[in-house]
Amino acid sequence: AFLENVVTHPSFVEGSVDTTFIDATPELFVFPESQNRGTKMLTYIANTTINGFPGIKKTKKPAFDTPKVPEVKLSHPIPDGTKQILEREGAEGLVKWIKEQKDVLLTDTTFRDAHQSLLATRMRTHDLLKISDSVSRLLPDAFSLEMWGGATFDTAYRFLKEDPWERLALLREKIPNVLFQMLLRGANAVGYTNYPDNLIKAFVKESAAAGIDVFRIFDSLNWIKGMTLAIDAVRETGRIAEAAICYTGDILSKTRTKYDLAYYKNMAKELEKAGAHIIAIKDMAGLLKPEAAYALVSELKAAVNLPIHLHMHDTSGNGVASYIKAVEAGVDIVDTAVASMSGMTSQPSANTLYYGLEGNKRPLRSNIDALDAFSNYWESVRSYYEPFESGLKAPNSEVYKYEMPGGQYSNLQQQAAGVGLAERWEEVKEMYARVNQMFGDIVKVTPSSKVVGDMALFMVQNDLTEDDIYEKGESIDFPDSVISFFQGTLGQPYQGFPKELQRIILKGRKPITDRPGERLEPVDFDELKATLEERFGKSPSKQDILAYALYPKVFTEYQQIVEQYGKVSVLDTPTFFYGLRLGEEVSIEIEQGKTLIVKLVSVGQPQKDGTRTVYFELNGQPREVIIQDKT
Ligand code: 3PY
Ligand code: ZN
Repeated sequence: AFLENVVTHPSFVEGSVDTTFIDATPELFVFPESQNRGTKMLTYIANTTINGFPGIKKTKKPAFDTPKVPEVKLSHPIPDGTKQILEREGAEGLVKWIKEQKDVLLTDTTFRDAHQSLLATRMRTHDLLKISDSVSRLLPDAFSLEMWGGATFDTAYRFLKEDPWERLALLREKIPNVLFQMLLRGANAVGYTNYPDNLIKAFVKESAAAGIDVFRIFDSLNWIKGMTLAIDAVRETGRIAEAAICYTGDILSKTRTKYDLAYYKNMAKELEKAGAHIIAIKDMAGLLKPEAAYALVSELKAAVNLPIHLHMHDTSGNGVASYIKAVEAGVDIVDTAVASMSGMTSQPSANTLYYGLEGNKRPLRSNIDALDAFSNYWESVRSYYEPFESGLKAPNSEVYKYEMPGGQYSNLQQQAAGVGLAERWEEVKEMYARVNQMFGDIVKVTPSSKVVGDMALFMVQNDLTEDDIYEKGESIDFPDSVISFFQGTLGQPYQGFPKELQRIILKGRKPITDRPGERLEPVDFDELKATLEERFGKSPSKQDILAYALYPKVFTEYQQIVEQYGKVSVLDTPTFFYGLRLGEEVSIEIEQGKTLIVKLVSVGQPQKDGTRTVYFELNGQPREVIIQDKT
C-alpha cells in the first residue's frame, strides 16, 4: 500500500499546520524508503559538491580517464584455486601443498598494503569490486590476495564511510577461488592498542566466518606472548595461522648486533612450537638487503619445517633484488603488488619480479598478461586518489638509516606538517632513529612505530635533545602513547625497557610485565548489543558489535553518517570525493537492479543563513535539497 505522508495530507496542502502537527501525527512523517534513500544520496552529493571532501583541497572536479577493466567472460566458470585446496585438504593439507610447489607463489597486496602504503589506505570497495571478476578468472594461480586488516578496517569506517565487513563479503562473492589474507596485529587486532582476550577471539572467529582464510599475525615488539592467543584462535577456526617475524636492524651489520640471525632463528622455532602453519618475514620498512635476504631465508628454512612467506616494502628500491636472492634461498611465497600500485613505500612489483625470475629454476607463478592488464586498470584508478599520495618521487635508501615502516612515512610526514614541522622533516627523521636507540632499539611497526614517531615529533617540536630528556625529564610531560608504552601496555620489548628512561617517563607509575590482555576486563557483548540497539533503534549485527567494541567513537560516527546520507559506498569514486559538475549525470546502483540517475542542474546563491539550494534531476524528476555552505 502507498503510505500517506505529510506532503499529501490535506492540512499540510492547505497550509493550516504548525509544528505540533509533527507530534500529533508522527505516522505522516514516515517516508517511503526509496524516496528517503534518494534524498539522502542527493544530500551527500550536494554537500560534497559545495563543501568538498575532508582531506582533499577543494578544487574543480578533475577530468579522469575511465579505468579499463580487464575483459573476462562471466559465463565461464571460475577456475579452482588455493581456496579450494584449503577447503578440500584443510590447513595442514594446504601447508603440505605449498611445500610441494617448485614455482615461487605470489601474494598480491594491491587490495590492502599497497594502497595503505601509497594512498593512506583510501582505496574504496567500489574500485576493488570492479576488477574482482577479472581477478578471480585471470589470477587463479595466486597463493593469496591480501585484502583486509591492518589499517583498512578503521579507515573504511572513518574516512570512506563504508563497512569493511561488507567489503569482505562482496569481494568474497566475486573471488571464491583464491585465499583471502588479512593482517592481524596480534593482541591489537586491527587497532592501535591491546584488547581483551575475548574480543580478539571473537574478532578472529567472525573474520574467518566472513571469509578470511590466512591470518598474518604479528606483534609490534616481536613478543611471542602477544601472539599466541591469536594463533590459537585462528587454528580453532581451521584457517591458516601465518605467524610473522618483524624484521628490524641489519643482520649483515657487525655493529648492530641486537637482532642477529640467531634471534630470528630462535623466534621462528618458537612460532613453529606455538602452532604457526607458515612463517612470514615481515619487513615492514624494507630493510632486508639482498645478501641478508639470502642468509635469513636459508637459515629459517633450515630452522623450521614450515613454508616461508616474505613480505617487503620497496622504499629503498632493492626489493626485487632481495626477492630474487630469497628465491635462490628457497622462499616459498612473496608479497608483491600490481605494477602501477607497487614500488617505493608499497610492495615490489609483481610484473617486474615476473621478468626478474625469467629463466630461473623457480619462476613466479602468475599470468604476466593479466598483471599488465590489472596494472592498466589501477593506473587510471590511482589518479582518483591523487590527493592522498605521499609525494615521494623516487626510491629512498635513507630508509636503511631511519627504519621507518612504509605505511608510516607519509603519515608521520603529514603529522609533522600538521604541527608546523614541515620544514624540519629531515630533523624528524633523524630524531626517529635517535629515539629508536634511546628506547633500546625496538621493533618498529604499528603501533610501536607510532610511539617512536610521537616521541620524535615531540622532541623536535619542543627542541629537546637526548641529553635534555635525561637531565630535565622529571619536569617534562611526555606524550600519552610514550608513557603507556613504557608501562608495558603494548607488551615487552626484546631484552626489556631501558631502565633509566623508563623511570624518567613513568614518574612513579608502576609498569606491568605480564600480558596486558589478561588484565583487561572482558568485553560484555550483550551489554554492547543493548547499547547499540538503544542508540540506533535497531538490532546490531555481530559485526557491528565487534566494530563498536574495537572503535566505539569511529563506529558511532559512521552510523550517524549512514543515517544522514545512507549507503554512500555505492557512489563512483570521483563523485564520492568531488561531487558533480553542473550538468553532469551519474547512475548509481543503490542495490542490485535498482539504479538512480542523478543530474546536477544548478546551484542556488548562498542565503543569509548560510544555506544553498541545490537543484537536481532524480530519475528525470526535479528535486532540490538545501544544504549548509561551509566554504
Ligand atoms: C599495519 O599494521 O597496518 C601494517 O601494515 C604494519 O606493517
Ligand atoms: Zn607491509
